[in-house]
Amino acid sequence: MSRIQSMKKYQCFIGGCWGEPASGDYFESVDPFLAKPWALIPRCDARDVDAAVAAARTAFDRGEWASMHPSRRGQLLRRLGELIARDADRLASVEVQDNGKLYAEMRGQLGYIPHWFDYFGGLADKIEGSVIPIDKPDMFTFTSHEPVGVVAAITPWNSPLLLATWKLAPALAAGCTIVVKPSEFTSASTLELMKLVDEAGFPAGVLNVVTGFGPEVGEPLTSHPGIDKIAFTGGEGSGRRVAHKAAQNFKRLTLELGGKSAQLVFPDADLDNAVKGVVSGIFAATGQTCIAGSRLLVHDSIHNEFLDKFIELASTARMGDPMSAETQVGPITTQPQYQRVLSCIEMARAEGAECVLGGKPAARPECGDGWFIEPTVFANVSNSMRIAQEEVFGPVLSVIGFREDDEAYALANDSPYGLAAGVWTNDQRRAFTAAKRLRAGTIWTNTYRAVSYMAPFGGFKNSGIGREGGQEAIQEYLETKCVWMFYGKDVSNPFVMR
Ligand code: TXE
Repeated sequence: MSRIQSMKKYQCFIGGCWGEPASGDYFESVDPFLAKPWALIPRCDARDVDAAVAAARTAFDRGEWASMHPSRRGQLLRRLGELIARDADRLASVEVQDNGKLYAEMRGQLGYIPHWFDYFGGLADKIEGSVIPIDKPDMFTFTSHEPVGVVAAITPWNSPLLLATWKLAPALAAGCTIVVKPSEFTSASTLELMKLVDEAGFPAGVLNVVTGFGPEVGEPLTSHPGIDKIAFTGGEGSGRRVAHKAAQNFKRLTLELGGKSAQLVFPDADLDNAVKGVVSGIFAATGQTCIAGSRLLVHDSIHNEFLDKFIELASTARMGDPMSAETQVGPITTQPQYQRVLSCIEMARAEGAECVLGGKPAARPECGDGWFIEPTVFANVSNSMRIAQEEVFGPVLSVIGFREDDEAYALANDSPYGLAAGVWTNDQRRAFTAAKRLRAGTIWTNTYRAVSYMAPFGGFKNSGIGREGGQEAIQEYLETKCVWMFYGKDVSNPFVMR
């Protein structure tokens, strides 16, 4: 796959129209492998947010979308999925250029993303209420589920299209309208997606995109009175600010805020499989995933053998151009994140953790000028160290030993986060016990990093609020209405509650 060579200039998408931002300003998006700008992104501000919310509000309150039958909504979603499948190569290349993710991984994701639109398209006309056999005479009582309204979907830079899809598919299926704010580091793929939204035939205003920075676009959006619900994926700090804004007028809120997920390796595990699973958990996508298995808890009896095998495999990771099919570990997506990962590595050293692999920028010829960091492993980590408590969001693994199962569960749960955990064992009783004892939204046993449109995904504790994926996800975009219909003759004593 080739790179776009000349600078590409994008427009924002508001009310079904492509246009300049109100400011007339643009900012550069940088290719993380070349460390060079490749695209210009509109620098939106509160004026564009106002326009986008107004367009989404109008589309929600009246017009074609508001009166569209849910079966037709479902067809539109499925059509969008088909168009994404048709354009998967192009969308994958854009994402790789903007984000540095491996083309091989992105092409796989783009092949899978249509399933979200298919699945939620199928759910659009199966949003059913219920009749309540109410305990009052002459009364018919039923519930209906209605779209929550206008949604602000705020997405991060690590998996822009996938994480936007996790919000857009259920929100559209529910009948909401949406203003999307992609990360300022990776806006291009979301704007490309809007071309397909347009082509699929969604009415104007159903989907809108405002690009730009957190304070200039994110804050006006999250504090806008025209927004009913915020769906946010990002860091804990920004998530907290978003939650404060949402609280001002009690906007509905889902948050996915990352984690410090533990991989527990028990002595009875198939060690070769476990090594692969732990490598995939921390070095796939260069560790820049919310589900990164960044804490390895390994039983003392197999600690050294496991670590030797792990280092042997991790050392073979091929770094380089993410467009190349050979590459296994790509660059860090943003320069600030590159600096942050390096500073976390220094922090771990200063805390006394022992660096047994990597621990520095990758100075390999195939990495060019890109923001590469060697796959890094720290041994002799204590769970109370900051390197074991804070999310690094990069290719850095902390190794912690344990002796008893209870100790392993306690260590795994001793974290402010609770997004995911991996358990490696051949003992079923242990697998079930671990699944019960671990306080996290996803538990993988003898596998890691599996996600599906059918499965709920989200976090305990500081990892977030609410679930994306599966049938639960659509509930996050619905309000329940309870309707009471009296069919008796005479209204009873008005001074007494019925
Ligand atoms: O993310 P931000 P950053 C973690 C990871 C990383 C850290 C910081 O540990 O090192 O977060 O990353 C928008 N109101 N994750 O700073 O700021 C922002 O413009 C409204 C974990 O790049 O959280 C972008 O669109 N919006 C995570 C989005 O929030 C605001 C994925 C996410 O960016 C805003 C990414 C505001 N006040 C980083 N401030 C995961 N859960 O997977 C920023 N934004």
